[in-house]
Amino acid sequence: MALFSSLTPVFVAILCVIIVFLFRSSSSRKIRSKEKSSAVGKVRPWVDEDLQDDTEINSKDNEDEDDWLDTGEEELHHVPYSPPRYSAAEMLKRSEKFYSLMNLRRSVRFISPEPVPKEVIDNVIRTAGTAPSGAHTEPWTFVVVSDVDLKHKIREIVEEEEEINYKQRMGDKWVHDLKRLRTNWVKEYLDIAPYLILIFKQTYGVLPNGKKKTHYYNEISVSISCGILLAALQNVGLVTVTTTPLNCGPQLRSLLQRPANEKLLMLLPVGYPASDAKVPDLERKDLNDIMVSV
Ligand code: IYR
Repeated sequence: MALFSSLTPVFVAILCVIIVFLFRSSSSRKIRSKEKSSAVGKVRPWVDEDLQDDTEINSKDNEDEDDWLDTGEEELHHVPYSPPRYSAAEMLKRSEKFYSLMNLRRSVRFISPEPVPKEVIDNVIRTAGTAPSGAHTEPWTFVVVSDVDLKHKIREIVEEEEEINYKQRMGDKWVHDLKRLRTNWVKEYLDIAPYLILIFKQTYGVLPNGKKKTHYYNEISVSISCGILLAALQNVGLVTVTTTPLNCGPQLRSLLQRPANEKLLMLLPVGYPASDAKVPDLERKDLNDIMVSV
């Protein structure tokens, strides 16, 4: 008993050391994660909050390994591949022609209400769906909106947030840098364009059996498909402006009833250019300024 009571202060001291250690390591973890998220916020303020943390598969999603499907063991047949091959002269001609076409592409904010055949939209989205993707997961959803009321609701959401973006979130420098492009938060094209295409990246897949599937490099995969979509639109003479409405993602996702694994990456109003459309008289960098040959 005497021994026990003489040891009690030792136990208490050890207990205190353990408690202090546990407390300190948990609070430093919290500070580190806070620092990390605010650093992300500081470095890329133009990235929608909804997009900032989900290019990686976050630990919460990974918690239960059994929720995830391992597709690595599925057998996949490999087949011969022989696409058309052109002569050097033909290649040169085709490359010049394609460049001339793409060099006419401009971001157009004045879009005609004139109807566009839906089959054309179907085909440009088929084309976007030919993009390469991480482990061929095809992590994209293209929501095509033509309904007048829905387009108007989208406009209301976007304009409300964009007004706050321009007046508060973007800051003086950003607003100043955009001044010469004459952009602002009023976006008539969201009502007027016959189609709005909202492109969502699927941060993971959900299979019919409820298992989740890892969508590797989902953001870059969907970005590539957006580039191909822009080229496909240019190819048929339609115009758009690439918009990434800051902080509208969650509201637009719920308006369009998209699931939680989908995050809005881009919103494209699509149509013919308005007859009085104007674009800023911009120039493109020369080849020498964008290419380094070694
Ligand atoms: N998203 C806003 C602001 C904007 C930002 C950039 I960077 C642009 O190149 C153009 C606009 C808007 O669409 O008005």
